Formats: sequence, C-alpha cells, structure tokens
Amino acid sequence: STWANVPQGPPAILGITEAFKADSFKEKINLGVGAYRDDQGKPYVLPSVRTAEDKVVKAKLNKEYAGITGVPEFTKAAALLAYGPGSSALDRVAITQSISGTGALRIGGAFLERFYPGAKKIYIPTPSWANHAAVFKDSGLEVEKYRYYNKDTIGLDFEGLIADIKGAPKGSIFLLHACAHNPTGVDPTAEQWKEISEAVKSGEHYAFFDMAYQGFASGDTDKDAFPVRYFVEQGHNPCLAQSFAKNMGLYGERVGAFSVVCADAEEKKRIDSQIKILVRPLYSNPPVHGARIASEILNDPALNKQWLGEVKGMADRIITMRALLKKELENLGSKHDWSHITSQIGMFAYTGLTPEQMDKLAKEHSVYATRDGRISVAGITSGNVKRLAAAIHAVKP
Ligand code: PLP
Ligand code: TYF
Repeated sequence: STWANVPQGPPAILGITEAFKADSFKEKINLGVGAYRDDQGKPYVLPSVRTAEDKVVKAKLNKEYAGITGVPEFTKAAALLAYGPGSSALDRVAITQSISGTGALRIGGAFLERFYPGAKKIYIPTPSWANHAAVFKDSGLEVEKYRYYNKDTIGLDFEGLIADIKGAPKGSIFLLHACAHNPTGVDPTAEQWKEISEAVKSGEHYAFFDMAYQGFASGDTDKDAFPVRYFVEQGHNPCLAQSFAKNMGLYGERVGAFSVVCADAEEKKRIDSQIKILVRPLYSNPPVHGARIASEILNDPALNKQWLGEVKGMADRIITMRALLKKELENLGSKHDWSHITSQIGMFAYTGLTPEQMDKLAKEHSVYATRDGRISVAGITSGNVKRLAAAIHAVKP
C-alpha cells in the first residue's frame, strides 16, 4: 500500500494513561501526565475560570476570526504578567497568542530558524521536557544539550551548567526553564540565576525562556518570573514561551503566548510583521474562547486577585503532598534520604527511582508514572499518599 513503509512509532507519554485506564485495581494511582488534580484526585476547574467563562458566554460575543496574533487584550495582559509592571520590555515586546506553550515554542523555533543570525543551534538541558527536542528539531534547529541535573545529588549540576554555557560557541541559543523545571523539579536559586545571566552574557548567547508554570512553583507569579525579569533588567533581550495550561488549568483550551523582547519600538514593529508572516501559513489565527477567559482573569482586578489565590492554593497543595510523602516514607522506616522530594519545586518530583523500579511500581503496585522516575506530585492526595509511600518503599527498600 501507499503507506507500507511507515513504521510503527513508540507510544508517547499518553501510553501511561492508557496503561492506567486498563488497570482494574480500584486503588490505582496515576502520576504520569502533569495535570493538576484536587485532593479527591479529580481534574480541577478553577472557580475564577468558571466565573470568567460565564462572563464570556453572557457577553454573547461573535465568533469572528481573531487577528493573526490573537486577542489583543489577552496578549497585552500576558506580557504584563510575565515581564511585570514597569518593565522596560513592555513597550518593545513583540507578542503573539499561541496554541498554548507548545505552540509558543514552535513559533519560537520557526522564528529562530528563519532569522537568528548565528548558528541555528539550540541548547536544551539534560534532561528536559520530552517534547523540547522534537519541537525544535521539527522547527529546523539543531538540538544540543547542556548539563543540568546531577544524578548523585539529585540536584542541580551548577558547575556543569555554567561550564557548558561558557563552553558553547559564541552566540548560541539556550533554552531555559523559567521555573519548576520539568522533569526534575530542580530550579537554580536567585543567586545562581545571576551567574547564569552573566555566563549567557559573556558568551554573547541568546536566552529562550520556557515559562509553563508561572505561579505554579512558588504560588507567587512575580517570584516565579524572577529569571525572565532579571535577564531583561540585565540587558538581555530574550524570547519567551508562556503557557496558561497549568496556572489557569486551561489545558485543553490551548492558551499561550510567544514573545520577543526587542531592542526598541522600531525593531518590535519589524519583528511583529515577521511573526505574522510565520503564523499565517501555520494556522492562520488562534482560537478565541480560552484567550477570552484568560483575558477576563488577567484584566478584571477582582477576578485576578481571586485567581492568584487559587494558583497559590494549587501550589500549596502540591507542597503539602511533597511533605506528606516524605513523612510517610520516613514513618515506614526508609533509610534513604528523601529530602529532594520537598526541596524540588513545581508539578513534578524526580524521585531518583530507576526505570526497573518504576516498572515494578506499575506492575506490582498499580502506580503509574514515567520510567525516568518522575512523578506528578499533583496526582498525590491525602487519600493515596500512604499507599504510594508503601509502594515506593517496597520497590526501593
Ligand atoms: N514546556 C514545559 C516545560 C512543559 O512542561 C509543558 C507541558 O505542560 C509545556 C511547555 C507546554 O504545555 P502546553 O502546550 O500544554 O502549554
Ligand atoms: O510533562 C508533562 O507531563 C506535561 C503534560 O505532549 C504534557 O507537560 C505532556 C506531554 C505533552 C504535552 C503536555
């Protein structure tokens, strides 16, 4: 047949969800995909999102196309959220709405491939979100790795990271996770970010921030945006992929933004025009509904305040579950040091469990997560944490 030569591809992360669904055990636990769950283990629609959506529906807006770069009230507010009030970036940032964070990365990849003056090479951390390499490769960029995670300390390989930034060819592109590094949950400290900024500057490199978890890490959207804002203060002109999947729980609505901090307003105008030229043949213009919801939340002061409280509520529940899991492991008499579970931040914990131990977790304990040892802490509840700790203790006594 025409497609006789098309090979079977490997299952993506959603394979975990499939295996989970197929398991008939009542107390099975899914810690695979990074999506927030409430303490009953149920998907959570933020009350602020419900209110904003009601407002959008009641307004009976038409369904005309948005412009190529999306809903302007949304993108303006998204830039303000990321770069911060009073940022020098705000009047020189070119921004477009995107199909969530992935779409923002993909537009960024296409933009760099077309216009970046240096080598079309992007450095991503080892490890990184599994999709980064694929997105940038499909954008026509060459993907390189920089050191990030130290297996022995289950922490940051800061020396390796700095050495790799300094050792990269002048003018390289570096993809940086702004906060809540996926999959490790290991973030640089503010002091370390300052050194990273210096190293990027000394190499005349270009920073591409991926901020998929603003507010989700610490519970404070300003604090989580520190690296992006600090880089701008230090004179970098980075680009940025934003996602509202996690911090607004808008996963399937696909709300995001891609922005480029330009040298000045004149440059912004040129970049804006080229982003439109890139987006047009990709998907013409983005969907409006989710962006309208996000826009209500970002632009209505009362709703905004409510949302910030809800983001903090999600972050705090995750932090509580980290502490509980560590405590339960200790209660079971585990001799291992589990302090990384509470020192890591954001949606995920990188447990340090081996692929074999992860297989055992799934097969013998009906606990499902990726084989790299990552667990989505958002899937832990006060109802399943004891059983989870017992399962981990059993596979790593
Ligand atoms: N970047 C990172 C680091 C992620 O973990 C994710 C996944 O949530 C994304 C980007 C993009 O996700 P989405 O396209 O759902 O916004
Ligand atoms: O890493 C995760 O689990 C989340 C969710 O193609 C996700 O970032 C996973 C895969 C994917 C999109 C989102």
